[in-house]
Amino acid sequence: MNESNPKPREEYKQARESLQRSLSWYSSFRRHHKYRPDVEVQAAVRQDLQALKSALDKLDRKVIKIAAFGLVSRGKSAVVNALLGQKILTTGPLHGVTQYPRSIPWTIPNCEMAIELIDTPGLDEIEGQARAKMARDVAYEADLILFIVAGDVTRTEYEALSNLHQIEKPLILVFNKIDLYPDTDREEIYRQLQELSQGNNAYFPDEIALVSAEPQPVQVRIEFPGGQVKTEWEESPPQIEELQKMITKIISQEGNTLLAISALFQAKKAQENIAKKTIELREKEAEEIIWKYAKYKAIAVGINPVFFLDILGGAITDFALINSLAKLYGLPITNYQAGKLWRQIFVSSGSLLLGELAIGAVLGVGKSATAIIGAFENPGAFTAYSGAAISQGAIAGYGAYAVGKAAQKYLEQGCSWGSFGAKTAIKNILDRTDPDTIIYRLQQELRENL
Ligand SMILES: Nc1nc2c(ncn2[C@@H]2O[C@H](COP(=O)(O)OP(=O)(O)OP(=O)(O)O)[C@@H](O)[C@H]2O)c(=O)[nH]1
Ligand SMILES: [Mg+2]
Repeated sequence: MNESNPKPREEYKQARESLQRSLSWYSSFRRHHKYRPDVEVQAAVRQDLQALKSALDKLDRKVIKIAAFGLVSRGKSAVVNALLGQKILTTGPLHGVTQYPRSIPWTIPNCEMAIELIDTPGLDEIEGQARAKMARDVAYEADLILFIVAGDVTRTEYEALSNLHQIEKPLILVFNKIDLYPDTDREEIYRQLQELSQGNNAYFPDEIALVSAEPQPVQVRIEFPGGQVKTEWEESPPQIEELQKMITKIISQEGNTLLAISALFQAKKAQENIAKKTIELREKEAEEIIWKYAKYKAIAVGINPVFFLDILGGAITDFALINSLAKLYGLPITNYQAGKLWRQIFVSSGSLLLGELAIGAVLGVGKSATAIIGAFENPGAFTAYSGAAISQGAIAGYGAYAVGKAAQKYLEQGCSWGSFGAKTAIKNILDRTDPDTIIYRLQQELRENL
């Protein structure tokens, strides 16, 4: 690997640490606190735990997966063969020669990483849901995607390309069969893509390789010394160097980062799934907890005559509510994170909670003043006090309910944050990527997906 650049190792270490910690958390978290392990929840998240394990395993084995996609007969299998330097996969003019994904180990000289090349069936050949899912699964697991076209790019092809691009993996567009289309160049390909995109969400791959993976045999004339002439078909060697160079450059510069990021994205998906399923299965209990805290808060705020303590008491109840919900779900959250979450909820549902505070300020001040006066001289003031207390308490209770609901959403979507969460690790890695890399160009889109 690139020894002059120490960054990849650190990224790799960070990704590994994040995965290991979340794996050990999720493997034991259901035994925490007073909630006993829930068989239903455990069964529901088993597959996601497996996905976390396989993300870690992928990092440990350091296998970079490169998958070839494209419509039927564009030469996907031929491109994989040409990269391997051997005709291992069957190729042929009929549509649908390749029926199932197949991975074959590959090595690049002077590269410590193991590589798997994956051939897939044509995207338009894939019939029905099961096969479509098969292709998607391969794409999700891949670290680098080769999208193979040959000749004019069709609309279906452009759609398939755009769909693959949405999973945010580095992608090389491979224009194959250049022997049949010698006039095609990058400008021509960009022009076609531009036309197909019609300006809407146009996507242009950064890297385009022009290759000829299995050129047609050429006819050669052989003249023998006696004047005899014979014509023969001779195979021409594949022209694949351009693609080979691109792949080598990406892997030697960014191999570790690619591995780390795709393992972390896999982990993030698994963590989010775990949170979502747990929250669904614990819905009833969560609802009870939220109501309980809403009542506490309403009473605490309602009976408290001092404005400042109202707010403090309210915040403490909200905070305790967030913690109880996190415990119920068994999701990784520390006190510090619960506080941070409370602040986030406070900001995002600002108008409601600020409203609560503002009313609290008015009623709270009124309440404390009337309470004090009432205690000393004016028995009639007691009625005013209780009126203010009831409305303020109800508003506070409603506020707690809103906080509970928002916390549920946050826990569901954001449980992969935190100091060792996949999200944080991905962010750290992205912050340190070189402007010169393919990942840097993907960065913007990757960030949007966090
Ligand atoms: N002229 C020319 N023909 C090629 C080239 N590469 C592949 N072919 C031919 O194109 C046809 C399809 O190639 P395959 O590699 O089987 O295509 P595929 O995309 O894997 O096809 P499916 O598995 O059916 O989806 C075969 O007849 C190949 O010989 C090339 O560079 N030049
Ligand atoms: Mg094939």
